Amino acid sequence: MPDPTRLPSWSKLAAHAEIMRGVHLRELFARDGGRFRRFALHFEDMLVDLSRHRITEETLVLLLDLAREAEVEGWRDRMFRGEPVNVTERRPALHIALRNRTNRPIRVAGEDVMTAVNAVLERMRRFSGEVRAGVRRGAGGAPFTDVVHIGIGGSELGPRMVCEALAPYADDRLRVHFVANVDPADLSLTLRRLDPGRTLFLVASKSFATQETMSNARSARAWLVARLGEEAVGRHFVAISTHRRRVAEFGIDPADMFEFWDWVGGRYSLWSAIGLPIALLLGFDRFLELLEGAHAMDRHFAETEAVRNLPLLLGMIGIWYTDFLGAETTAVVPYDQTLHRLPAHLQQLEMESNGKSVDREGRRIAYPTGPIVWGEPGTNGQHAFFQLLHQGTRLVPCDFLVAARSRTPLGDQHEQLVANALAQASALAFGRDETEARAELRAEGLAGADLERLLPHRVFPGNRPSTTFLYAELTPRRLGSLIALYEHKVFTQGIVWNINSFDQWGVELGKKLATRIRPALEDSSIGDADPATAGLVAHLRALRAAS
Ligand code: G6Q
Repeated sequence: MPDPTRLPSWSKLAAHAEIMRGVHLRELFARDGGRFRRFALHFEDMLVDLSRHRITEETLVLLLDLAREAEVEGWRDRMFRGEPVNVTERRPALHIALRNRTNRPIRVAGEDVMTAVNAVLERMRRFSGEVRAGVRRGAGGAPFTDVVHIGIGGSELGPRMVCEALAPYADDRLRVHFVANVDPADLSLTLRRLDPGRTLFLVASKSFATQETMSNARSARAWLVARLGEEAVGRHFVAISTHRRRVAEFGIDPADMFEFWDWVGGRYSLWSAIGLPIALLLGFDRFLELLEGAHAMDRHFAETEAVRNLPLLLGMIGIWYTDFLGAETTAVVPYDQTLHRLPAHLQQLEMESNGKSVDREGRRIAYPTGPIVWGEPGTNGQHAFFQLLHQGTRLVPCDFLVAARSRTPLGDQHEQLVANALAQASALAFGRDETEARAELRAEGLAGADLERLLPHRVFPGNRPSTTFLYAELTPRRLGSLIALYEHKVFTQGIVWNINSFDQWGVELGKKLATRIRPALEDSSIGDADPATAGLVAHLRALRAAS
């Protein structure tokens, strides 16, 4: 693949950006009465409003030219066929197989992976049903009331985000807790409230070697053994992993291991057995609805023509801002409290996938790649960082997610929530110009020097872009399709940037570094550590010696 900046459409987009930089969204709407209709896309009951982006039809034509020249559709088809699109690790990236609800055969090394995928789904169905029904019980014969999922990164962010987002569908059968951080506070504060005889542990780790997860799992095991004895471990621990031998070495019977495969990336794994806590919390049928929603988005991405293809368009619009209009970050603002972990999940999905500066051929690259992703639910964010969105000096494209119906209605609160979401997207786009600000100050009784003094502060420049996703209700199906939409958006961008979205060498480095420093915290030799690290370790030892 050539450097994308050498593709013919890249220079055309750069020239087009020079013009578009001076065009205001007010102007684009004034020019075209049908703009909203023209830029509103539909997926099932969801409307995705692209009209408040700083684009014209010409921009979209050029962006789709770029996608074509970068061969996005060809790479997409290769991913769906199970070819090794993860070029550095020489593996396929087949999260789409985990939710392939039509069971179309997908072959890896000649074998249809659907046989194994369906076998694990069947085990998850049986296991979650038995635990929820109180058939599978703890060592002392009591039914489980609490599940502790121990995992980190991709083995935690996705399932946790989904469990919280779909909490309105949970019944009272089980409480699900997540422990990720090696900080002892995470596990200790969780266990403090739990009855060991009624607690089931899921140890979730693709490698079954991640330091944090293994430390927490060992501490959880010791906690259980101290209270119920060694023989209880088998009834209270199950593993979710690709690594049978390490699971056995840890002391969990491989028969109690839920398997997944090396072609499932951590941040794409919530659809695999890593999603077991979702099935335990909500019941297996809800988990299937989540998979079905994702599958519907997979088919949309694979089969829909480019001009109506949501992940493709959102990916290309993201590239427009990152590479041509200079945006460095993008905000995700769900107007839904239950989606409060969505920004964290998307942070990993986007920043771990596309936070790269070497291309697929190993060359350093000189154009901006994955943006910084951040966000918080609305309306909370409005009372915090929205000031910068409205009047700051930076360009921050925003995603607003909002449901027409609440799953937890209370008075008119959902109406207030929706009104706020719509109002913010509108204010960001259109702002308030000097004439409007002046009229408003006059209406407040100001005049003369007092009015002029305040006027510049009361002007909102607008022209700040956003996508609004408006759907009927955040059902498991809708959530599944939304997450898959983001996954394919990230894939589209990775292809155009000519990077491998499916590896994470930066994470691997982090996994190694701490193990070198750990012994030096107690022992005197700090080895070849840098002077700042050596200084901090010395101070830490002095603090401990003094106490
Ligand atoms: C995700 C990353 C990373 C990974 C964690 C946990 O894509 O690879 O976040 O998920 O480091 O790894 P294990 O599942 O192997 O414990």
